[in-house]
Amino acid sequence: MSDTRSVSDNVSNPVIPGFHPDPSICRVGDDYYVVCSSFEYFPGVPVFHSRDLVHWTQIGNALDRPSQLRLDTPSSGGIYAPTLRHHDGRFWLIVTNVAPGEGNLLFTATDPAGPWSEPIRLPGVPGIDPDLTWDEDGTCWCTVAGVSQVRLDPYTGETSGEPRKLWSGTGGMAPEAPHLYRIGDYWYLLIAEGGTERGHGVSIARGRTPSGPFEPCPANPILTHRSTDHPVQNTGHADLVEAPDGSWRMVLLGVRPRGGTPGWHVLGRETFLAPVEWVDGWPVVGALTTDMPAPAWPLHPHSGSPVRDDFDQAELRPCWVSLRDRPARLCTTKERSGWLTLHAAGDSLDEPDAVLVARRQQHLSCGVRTLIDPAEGRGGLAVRLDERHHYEIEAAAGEVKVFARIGPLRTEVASRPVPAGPVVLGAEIAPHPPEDSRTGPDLVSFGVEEPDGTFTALGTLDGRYLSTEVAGGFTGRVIGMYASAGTVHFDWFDYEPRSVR
Ligand code: 6LW
Repeated sequence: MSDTRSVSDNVSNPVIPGFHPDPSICRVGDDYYVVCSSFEYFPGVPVFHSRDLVHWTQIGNALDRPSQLRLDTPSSGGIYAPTLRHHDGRFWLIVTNVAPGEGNLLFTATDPAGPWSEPIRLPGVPGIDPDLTWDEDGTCWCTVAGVSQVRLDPYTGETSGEPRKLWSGTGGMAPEAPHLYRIGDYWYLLIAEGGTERGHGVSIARGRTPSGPFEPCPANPILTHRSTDHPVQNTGHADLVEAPDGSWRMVLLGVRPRGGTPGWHVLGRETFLAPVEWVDGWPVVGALTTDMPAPAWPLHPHSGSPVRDDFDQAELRPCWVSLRDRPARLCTTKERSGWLTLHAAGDSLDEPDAVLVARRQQHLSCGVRTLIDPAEGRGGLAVRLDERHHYEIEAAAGEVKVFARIGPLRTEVASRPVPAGPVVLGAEIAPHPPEDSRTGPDLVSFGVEEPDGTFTALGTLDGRYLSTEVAGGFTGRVIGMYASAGTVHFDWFDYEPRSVR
């Protein structure tokens, strides 16, 4: 067996940090692929590849054109909970778009990096969190949250009969995220229950056919961190995969709350990996390893992006996302060679159509810099949780300002004159030491880089207001560049993980 096939349990979790929830995994030969939810961001459904389940590289976004992805939706609407499977020589991706008029959609590809097909619409499949599986006869079964199931022709999207209730879990709220697998002599129905907050957990049942009847595992929930002081909370929404050596793993979502009570998580729901053993025909989930050494990779391991993006490629790297759409007339690297050019559509980041190009914040501590030329407009560097919760530093000719938008309030926090011309804007994000129980999760500082390279902070803000516990919803922070008036150009963008003690 080659080195690349050995699967390490010495995991530094989360294996895909930052807002990457609802992971679904599949393996083809030696290659593993994971997809995640993406909500209001475009392109949607990030696709990751790994050979060892630990180091993941983003190889694309499955939904990268408006004909596949219509996001007429506020934050935390849009794309929920994909399932990725490989069957009959191709990859199948089924997902819910909760935007009006969309619903459940099915896509196929021969290469998971893309291109993915146009959507097959599934009007006969109700609800969220669709799963796909095929039985021995080749019949395709689609199972959704609730948990119910309908027979599906995946080539046409037609369903036969009404959805049938299968199992509603062990009594926790929101039985959801079903995945159905044939393993040995049984069909296993894995679900999440308890809600995607602190009560989250994973339960399983098994039956002799894909439609049941299902017998619950006596040890349910097979995974939960509810009512514990584990540093990873909200663990649930899992998917199982078998390694080439016959061992099993689970990918799942979890969050890392920080600060005083009740704890705030700012990176969204992240993807974790856990070992799984089979005992008496039931899966037993091992502990999540959470030691997180300081990042040592020169290349950013999870986005395939170097610390610096110079915008010297015709297409943006797959880690860059925008709000709802990204028309080339508003966002392009082709207008000024080696620069990213953004043309404002609205007049602030509050606008639903703000022109933003951002990446997930993937580390509890990080530093960001970008060189902006605001000569023809106004724009800056934003840390965003949703349209009502974001902080930014904005440059216009001769001046920079720091703003905070928290719910209905927007305030100018600081301002400073700067020489006309390009300016380096920066943000530093640092978590509070865990032992200080009075604080929020972290501090977010904005400032400018002086010509000698030193960073001058202009405003420092409590990070709790850009957390899910304050803002609500299903996403996490993104950090990026935006235009709020006219045209602004960005020469480069640096994202550098910092060590956390
Ligand atoms: C998703 C549901 C969930 O549809 O959150 O954690 C919802 N689980 O299964 C949105 O991600």
